[in-house]
Amino acid sequence: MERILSGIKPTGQLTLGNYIGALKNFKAFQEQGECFIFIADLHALTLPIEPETLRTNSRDIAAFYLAAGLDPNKCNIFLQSHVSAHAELNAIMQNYLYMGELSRMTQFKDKSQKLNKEKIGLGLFAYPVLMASDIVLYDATIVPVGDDQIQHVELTRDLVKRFNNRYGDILIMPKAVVTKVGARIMSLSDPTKKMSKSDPKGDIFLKDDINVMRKKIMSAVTDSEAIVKFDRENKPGISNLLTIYASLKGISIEDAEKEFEGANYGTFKRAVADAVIAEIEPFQKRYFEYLNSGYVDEVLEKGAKRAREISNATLKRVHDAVGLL
Ligand code: ATP
Ligand code: LTN
Repeated sequence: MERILSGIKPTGQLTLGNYIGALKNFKAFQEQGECFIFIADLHALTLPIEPETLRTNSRDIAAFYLAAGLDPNKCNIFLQSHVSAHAELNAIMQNYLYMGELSRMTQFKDKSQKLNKEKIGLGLFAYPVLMASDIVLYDATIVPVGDDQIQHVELTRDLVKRFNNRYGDILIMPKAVVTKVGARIMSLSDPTKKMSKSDPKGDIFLKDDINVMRKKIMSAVTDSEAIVKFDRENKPGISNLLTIYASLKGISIEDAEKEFEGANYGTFKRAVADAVIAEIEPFQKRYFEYLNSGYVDEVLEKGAKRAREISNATLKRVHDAVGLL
């Protein structure tokens, strides 16, 4: 049976990128095996964040998971910080990943570039060690992520190989699974940049008012060619809108292109806005219902209990393997 594991870090308001690249896809995995979908709150501390913001964002993500159709009876939803095995395994695994390979991680390079060199936290540098620990703790075979996280999953695979070569078959080899369409949604105001919650530029937030969403889509940056065609290089704005449309409609990019042959940009954008709103409006309603009920805490408690069972067993295996008494 497959074990599926993924997480989102509560660093900011979730965007349409998070929805299409991650949230929307989690539900289908529930039928493929046991799911562990968590809130990576320890990871959120790798960049400065206000305590109250972290608390709000964390509960938000739990409610978003439920609104996206995750069923606590099939899927364990929990907070990373509620399961101490994450930090404990991290302390061991940091000895098996090397500073050279960590310094080549694109996410580290991007995020550290924006900081004063003297003030880059060790946690930001060591981020992939904790992420690898998250993954191997649950013997995860499948890790659904957007394409920005593939490099971290590849590094986890290197770690598993290295560790097992040294100690025998202790860790399970994971595999990243990336959505075909929509693994990288770009900013609406600068379609050469990823839509990102910690660096918002023309982002659509999942909590945005529906009218604001429509406005943002109608004013998305495009080009002056007036042909709806997928061409990431020369038409990044239109390509991004086509990706959003195709992924929400569950169709291929080619079919989306055909649908808008001869259409002007206004008509096309209106159709994209309609598709986004048709999907997000009911999703928002469910989110608010969950957020305002005590159900979220109940779900998190139940999820953490099961997560502790599984992760402690792995931790014990690792302790025995490396010689900790
Ligand atoms: P941050 O801006 O804080 O780095 P983020 O918006 O990139 O955050 P994460 O918490 O890193 O979000 O990502 C959660 C999940 O959403 C990951 O699986 C990631 O690959 C996916 N994701 C994030 N942004 C996008 C995007 N623009 N398009 C598609 N998937 C995305
Ligand atoms: N690094 C991921 C969040 C994350 C994660 C994980 C995803 C932390 N641990 C384990 C999959 C598996 C991110 O920034 N999106």
